[in-house]
Amino acid sequence: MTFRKIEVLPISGNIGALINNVQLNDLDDETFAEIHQAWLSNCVVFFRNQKITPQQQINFAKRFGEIHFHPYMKGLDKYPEILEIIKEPGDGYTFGSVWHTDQMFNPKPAKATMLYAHEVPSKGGDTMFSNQYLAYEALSQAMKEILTEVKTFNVGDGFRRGIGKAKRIDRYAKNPTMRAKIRNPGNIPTEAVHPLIRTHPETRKKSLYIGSHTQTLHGFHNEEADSLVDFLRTHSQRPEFTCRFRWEPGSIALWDNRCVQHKALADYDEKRRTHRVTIAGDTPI
Ligand SMILES: O=C(O)CCC(=O)C(=O)O
Ligand SMILES: [Fe+2]
Repeated sequence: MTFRKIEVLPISGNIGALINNVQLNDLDDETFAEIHQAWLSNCVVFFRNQKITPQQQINFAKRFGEIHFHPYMKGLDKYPEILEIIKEPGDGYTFGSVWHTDQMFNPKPAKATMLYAHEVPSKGGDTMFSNQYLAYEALSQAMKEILTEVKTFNVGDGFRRGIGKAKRIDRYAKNPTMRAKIRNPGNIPTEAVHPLIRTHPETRKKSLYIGSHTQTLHGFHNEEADSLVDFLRTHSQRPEFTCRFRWEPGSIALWDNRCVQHKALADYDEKRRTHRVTIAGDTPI
């Protein structure tokens, strides 16, 4: 693919590219069209040294579609579209620190997430991304056929596996700033059934659609599903499917939740503050 306006530099063999020669506060349609293409083909793209206002971040996000509002976390008072993610020194909870794809507990999960870094730790706090087209393609033909019609059961709370059964308000106990963002009454249900293999509505390619929200396979006994879910999770995070992004203040990451899992690394104890905007998606098919 050739680009006239932007420079696109892959940051690993299989996923992720840095986009240069762009000021997101001054974006023409041709540059946006190239960014959109680069995003679809690299699954996640990154920008460095951006100086944009909250409204400019929202405007850039709206080029991709309607804003998705988090079902139970409050945004900024002046900009409800923006969820400010903060971890303070001493906090024991890191938002998004297990492999997942955003809002998978929602019948219409967010299609994209844009994270803009304001304060970053001096070391650590990177984010990892994994290419789920490749995770699907690397399965054997026999396994692909078995999984064709399978659906997953996904939750945002009351986890059977991994994070545990703790109530929403208690899961965030070790990060008081994030806990305070839970909206009142904060107990809206978070459950959804999705195809395990989904077809991307824009690229038409198939990807594996699984993450930490996945509790079991729909209609299966837990005993039947557990080992398959374990295998698929481990498989979906294989290092050769991934890239790792080192944040700087002013960095932006924009990922496609329809074909990417990600994980925020909880390997630091300094302040980290980012502004997150999510873009509404379709029902996965
Ligand atoms: O903080 C990060 O690096 C990512 C957190 C996350 O999972 C998200 O914003 O969806
Ligand atoms: Fe996330």
